[in-house]
Amino acid sequence: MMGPVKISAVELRRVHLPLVRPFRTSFGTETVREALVLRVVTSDGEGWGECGAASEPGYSSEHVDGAWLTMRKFLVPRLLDSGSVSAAGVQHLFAGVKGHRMAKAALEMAVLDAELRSAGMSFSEFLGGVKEAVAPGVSVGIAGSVAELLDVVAGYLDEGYFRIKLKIEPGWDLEPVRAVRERFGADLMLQVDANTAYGRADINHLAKLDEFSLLLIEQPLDEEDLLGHARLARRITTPVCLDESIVSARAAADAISLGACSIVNIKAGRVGGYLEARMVHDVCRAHGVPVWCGGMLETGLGRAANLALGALPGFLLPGDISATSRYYKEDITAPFVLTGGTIPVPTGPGLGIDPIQSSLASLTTETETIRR
Ligand code: SMG
Ligand code: MG
Repeated sequence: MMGPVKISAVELRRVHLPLVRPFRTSFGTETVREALVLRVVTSDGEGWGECGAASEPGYSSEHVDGAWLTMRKFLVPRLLDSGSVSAAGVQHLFAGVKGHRMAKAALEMAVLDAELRSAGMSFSEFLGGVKEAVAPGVSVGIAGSVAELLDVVAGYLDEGYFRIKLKIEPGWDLEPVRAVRERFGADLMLQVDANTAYGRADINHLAKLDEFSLLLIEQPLDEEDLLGHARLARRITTPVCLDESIVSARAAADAISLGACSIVNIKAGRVGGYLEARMVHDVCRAHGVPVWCGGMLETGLGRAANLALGALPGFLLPGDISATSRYYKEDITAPFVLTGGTIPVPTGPGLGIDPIQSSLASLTTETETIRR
């Protein structure tokens, strides 16, 4: 049986994971994933969480230093003072703190992990997963040249990824998309992600992507521009998918009702946790809107939880869930690998995976323990 846990300490940890190749998006280039992972120590054992925030506030307003401070100063004290808490009650405890969804999500994830580990239930079982494995997709950064991009994509297809997402920005859109489509053929599942790099004035330009039969175009316009996305969606045939704009189940319902998207990328951090992520899934499913699992270059901890989320029935498209080797040479957990073309969903209690203590120690650059 699941039940509330009593938290005695929260250990924050900054880890530095060098990427196997730089990842360039419309808002910047990352060469190292700096991640904030945390451990809650409870009366019934421990639980692990991971924050989706990056070093810099380029994807969203959150970033590692800000999340750390928010946890230390506002969120962790609320958890420690609560007596006992269950994952379902964490957001209520945090209600007096606006925003900071990624920070809140990380703590909720750790509490949920602790509760599930002590109850012997997996994340997937708890969330309502129906798949034993998920189809891997890969997100391909902006390259130095089209030739280089084609080599990178060819490599991923050889490894067994069967959906390719190309990062685009003004000046890197029609040409690379055409080249990939021509080289790898009409059957390749291909989509693009602009991370808000375009404006309403670009709608006619974006319509030129229609000839490439893309699965979707992800977040072309500003995160707050739902109306612009609705206008775009009426003007183009490529389905519009939202990422940054969807910060809650309510935002998903609104965007769908407005006609701003017909597909949704779900990231637990962006919406404030795995429980809200499940609600986004439920809202989309009720509207017949397919969803897929986004990625924030997670360590094995976040990857385990994303695999569980991706096992829900509304996840009808391959997500940005790739094998560990696509990101890191060394991770803080054992690597996730492609087995028979898919990645198995962990089945053990909680996340179903533990940090490797020696890797965690050597990749950690800072820790802070907050006690009652
Ligand atoms: O985890 O494979 C991954 C990264 C997927 O492209 C990806 N994420 O906007 O969807 C997105 C980006 C956000 C992170 S960019 C550093
Ligand atoms: Mg995106």
